Amino acid sequence: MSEAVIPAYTAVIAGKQVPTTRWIDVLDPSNARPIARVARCGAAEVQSAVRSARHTYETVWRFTTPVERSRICHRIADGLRAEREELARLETLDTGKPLGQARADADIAARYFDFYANAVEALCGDTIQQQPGRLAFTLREPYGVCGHIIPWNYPLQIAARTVAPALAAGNCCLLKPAEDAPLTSLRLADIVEQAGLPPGALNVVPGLGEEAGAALAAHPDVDRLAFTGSREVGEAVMAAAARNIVPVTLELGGKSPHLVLPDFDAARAVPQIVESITEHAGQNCSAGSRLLVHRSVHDELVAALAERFRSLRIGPGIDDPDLGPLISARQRDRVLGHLAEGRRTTEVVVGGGVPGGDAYAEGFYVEPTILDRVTPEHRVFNEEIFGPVLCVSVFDTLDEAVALAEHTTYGLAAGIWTSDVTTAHWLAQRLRVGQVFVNNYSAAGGVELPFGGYRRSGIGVEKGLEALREYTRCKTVAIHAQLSS
Ligand code: TXE
Repeated sequence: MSEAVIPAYTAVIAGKQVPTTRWIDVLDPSNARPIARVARCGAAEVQSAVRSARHTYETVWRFTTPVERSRICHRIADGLRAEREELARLETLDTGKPLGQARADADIAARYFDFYANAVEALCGDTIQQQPGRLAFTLREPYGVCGHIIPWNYPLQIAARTVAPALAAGNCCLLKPAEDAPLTSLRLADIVEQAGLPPGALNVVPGLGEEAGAALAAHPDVDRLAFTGSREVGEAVMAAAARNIVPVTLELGGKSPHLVLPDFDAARAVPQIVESITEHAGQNCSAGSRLLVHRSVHDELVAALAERFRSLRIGPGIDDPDLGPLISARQRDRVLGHLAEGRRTTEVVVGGGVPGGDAYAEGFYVEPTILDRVTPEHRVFNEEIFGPVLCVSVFDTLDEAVALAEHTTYGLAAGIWTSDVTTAHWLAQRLRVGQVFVNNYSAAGGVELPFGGYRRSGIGVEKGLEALREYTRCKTVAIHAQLSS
């Protein structure tokens, strides 16, 4: 029997597809079958992509006006919207996520390009009052060539989140998608070309992390790096950036808590707590993966959550269930390792393993799970599981709640559920996290909301106006402005 022909995607450098003989198979996580193959690029392709980005920057892109860049970014947004259904389908097949979530990702990706298209026209430096006869001001200049290494959980959204502000600010980019989900990044290369972005302004180089990724992070002609992924690789990328003395944005995940206080009608928090840990099967850096609940509302809240968890539909993303599979056998096994430990040391309220039935046999599925009586001594309390697993702990006092929240080394997000405005403000200031949500948990929502981690969750800020500034550097100009010196 002949094998079905699957599409092949190559690197896109200087606007051209680059022939290759080395390939990586891309699997559909719902059945582990290959759906495409992508080029396995290495140092040579990274070198030529950096050269192409540098050339375009020096000869074209740095001489464009903000208005010109804005028009192109708006056209990219239009292109993303025009391809919405195809991008969503591709993202679903590649990542396993439910189709509705992939559609939302495509919409958000378009929003990033529109947002930075608008924002760049308002970007300006400062004038500085220094002394009579001296005029001083700052210029916001692009860095030049930016390297972007992105993960597999929200490939299209994160590609747009990191590349849109960089391009709008006047940089040229090299995007390295994750080997597990590279397809929409490669489609983005077509869309930007059709939108009129000059060849070489966005180069997409797929490949393995330790090959293409490491070569990009270490390249001496890259002026700025942005990385989203694991803490271990983040450290390596930062070390490489240090050797070249270039800035790096790191977004490294979290162990974000919900704090549910006794004054709040806990039932009202249920839908968003469930969504925050089951969206894309919990493979979300800002997943609300811990529930810290006051003892007086614990039983009622956990019972309501368990009921919801039991009703969740699991299946292939293309059928738009509530939860799809995890990205890979490796991630599933990692999550199952945590669940094995959870079964030994905590109380399993619902889930705890692999869903039964033939429909789930081939894919990388894990049951949505609630682990109760979890304490800081447990590994599942501290480590990012990156699956649909909610860990529940109780507290009696606000100080205890804060101590539990801060016990992990992460500091990405927190959800606070309270009716007391003073408590809400106090906690929002007190918690060492990059984002606080009070009586909601919109961690991924809103392209205009700055997003970054405290502590080991990362450094630097993505999204919002902050990110546009981060993709520019500040140059000071001081002019002697007196006729007689
Ligand atoms: O991430 P990696 P993995 C966390 C989550 C997950 C764990 C492992 O806890 O369980 O990380 O996931 C590239 N030099 N997050 O192993 O390896 C790689 O090719 C340069 C949180 O998949 O960090 C991919 O493009 N690059 C997270 C990217 O790094 C390298 C999202 C991320 O992969 C490299 C994903 C190297 N030496 C995982 N090695 C979040 N913050 O949202 C790999 N890469």
